[in-house]
Amino acid sequence: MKITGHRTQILRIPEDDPLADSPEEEGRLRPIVILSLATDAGIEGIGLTFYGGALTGALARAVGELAALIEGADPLRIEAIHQKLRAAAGDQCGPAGLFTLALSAIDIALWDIKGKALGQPIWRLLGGHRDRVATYASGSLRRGLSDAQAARAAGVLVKKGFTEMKTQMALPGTPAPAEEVRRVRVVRDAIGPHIKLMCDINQRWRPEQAIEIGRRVEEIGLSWLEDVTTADDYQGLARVNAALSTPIAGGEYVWGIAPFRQMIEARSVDIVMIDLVRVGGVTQWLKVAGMAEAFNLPVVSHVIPEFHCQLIGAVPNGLTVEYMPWMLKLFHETPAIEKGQLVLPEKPGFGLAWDPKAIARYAA
Ligand code: SMN
Ligand code: MG
Repeated sequence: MKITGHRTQILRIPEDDPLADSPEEEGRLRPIVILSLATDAGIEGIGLTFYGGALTGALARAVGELAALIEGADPLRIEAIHQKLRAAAGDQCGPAGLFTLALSAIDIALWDIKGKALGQPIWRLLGGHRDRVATYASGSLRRGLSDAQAARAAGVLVKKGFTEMKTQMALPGTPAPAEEVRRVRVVRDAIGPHIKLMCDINQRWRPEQAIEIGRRVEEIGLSWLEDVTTADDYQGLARVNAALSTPIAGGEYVWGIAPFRQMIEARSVDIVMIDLVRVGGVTQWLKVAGMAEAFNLPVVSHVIPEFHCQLIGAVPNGLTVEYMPWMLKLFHETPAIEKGQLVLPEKPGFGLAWDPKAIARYAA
């Protein structure tokens, strides 16, 4: 089989909240780049990437330029393609940033082709550990909401059957630690003691703040505290991790596979979060999951649940999938949730097909 062509397009996706209708900022849009890779076998693979911000035009162009370099290549030889693209560009302008974001879109599309060529869904192709995965609602309980809004949204999520959900601390302004604690308690009280509750800090605290506030929220029972301080302050994270019994999660903000080695060796996190587009695609995601497994650590995903559910389902240490719904609207059909779990699709590849009406609606 050979790669015969590609198509890229920029879309602007609403960062809305269909789960509880509590968007942080009405009408906010996120630019993304979508990719279709064609083959001479008639199989088309789909991929996507984002985090380009104001450079999304450059990102789309990078995806297209890299895709053009692999025309004629065997799409099943994915490591050979990574090697070629690294030699052509990544070794000079990588290993992070636009190069890795663009590489990820291509890698995702290549795995989609491989799954389709072999007639298997990705989760089964890559290990097939489980056919349903835990998932948690994300995006509804943001730090910008009032207490009343957050409590209402949390109640809606519970009514919808979610058994896990994520909120945020590091509230706007510089609130006293007691304020942060009060807010998490508002959410906990709204959902009761049995729902799993995670909390994201998005790198907004100093390590000592994380220890102080983290100690105060231990009794509220959080499943994890995420990105409590600067993501590559591995030693600072390790201090926080050692001081708290609540698990510390992190990894969405680092690039490629090498930082995970530092993070895991330094005991910075108990839960390894892997972002498919910052890590370098499926090929690299799996390597980090294996690294984490060797250290007896679970892995969790970051955004795009419609892709990530397949990876969390594939590996033995996959813990839960972040159900962040922003991109779901681009596809005809996405994995169903039953009893709070995502049901992994049986269709080959990622089992996803662009909905042309949605693509036209969000075209930039
Ligand atoms: C997050 C970061 C970037 C985009 C969406 C969501 C957040 C999360 O850190 O973990 O959900
Ligand atoms: Mg996060």
